Amino acid sequence: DATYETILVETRGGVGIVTLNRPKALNALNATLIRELGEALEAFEGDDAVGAVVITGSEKAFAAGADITEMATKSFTDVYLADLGGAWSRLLACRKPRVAAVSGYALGGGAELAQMCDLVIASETAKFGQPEITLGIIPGFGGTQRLTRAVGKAKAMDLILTGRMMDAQEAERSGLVSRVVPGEKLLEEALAAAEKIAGFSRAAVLAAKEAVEVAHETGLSEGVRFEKRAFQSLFATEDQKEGMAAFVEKRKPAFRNR
Ligand code: CO8
Repeated sequence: DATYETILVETRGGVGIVTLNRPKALNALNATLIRELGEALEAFEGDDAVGAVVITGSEKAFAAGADITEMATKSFTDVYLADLGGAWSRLLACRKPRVAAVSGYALGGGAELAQMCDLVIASETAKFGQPEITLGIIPGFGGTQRLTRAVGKAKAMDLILTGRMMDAQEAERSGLVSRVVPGEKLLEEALAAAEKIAGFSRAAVLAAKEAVEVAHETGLSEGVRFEKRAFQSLFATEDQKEGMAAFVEKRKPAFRNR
């Protein structure tokens, strides 16, 4: 495996694992970390053995936001010409499902990273917030858009305008978090979910994810039309034949990604 400065990367079974690793800065997302995360995700995307990815941090912090020390003295032209925030497009371009395993602080860009994942599994200690307003800025990695779609306008306005944090229970109630689990089970649950996803037909998994994403981006009738065509197209796969034959024959399917 490649070595990185700010993240740890490993593969377990069909799952790629990225652990954010800047403990002294509570995993603050500096330019190096965002670039390395993109590289790691691209490597997993190109690795046929990997079917899903888990992104996690430490017990104390998933990530406490973009690195404030790195941004503090920058001018508009600095951030505009460097396209600050643009580097996330590499992560977003990766189609394999991402599971965020969140413990501790997920603030600012850290909350936005969780929002860029497909499943968010949180430990009971997780805290989510968009405190950018307290720094004289606003969320810049999609928070005003993805958070609003996830939790609705009322809760998004509350979080983004006051900068307050919400705990794991409130985050789950609001629809930002898929499941809340005890801290000691966090990685186990996230890995089990990712391993399960990795064991299904990859074409079906990618199509399912793409179709759910379309729900965020289009109207209902267009989304339903997209889903129907994607659904029909999966009948062109061998995995569909295998999945249904296995059910009829009362055995486990062996998907071959064909
Ligand atoms: N950036 C840089 N360093 C950080 C960050 C951060 N976001 N968060 C924590 N650290 C550092 C602290 O400075 C401290 O370093 P040191 O030991 O050298 O003083 C170390 O991590 C430990 O932190 P604390 O001592 O503060 O730990 P506490 O347990 O007392 O507090 C908190 C934990 C509450 C999480 C606190 O650290 C905090 O409030 N952090 C900042 C949270 C924040 O405001 N995040 C939003 C950042 S802005 C952002 O994410 C914008 C994203 C979009 C930008 C897009 C631009 C286009």
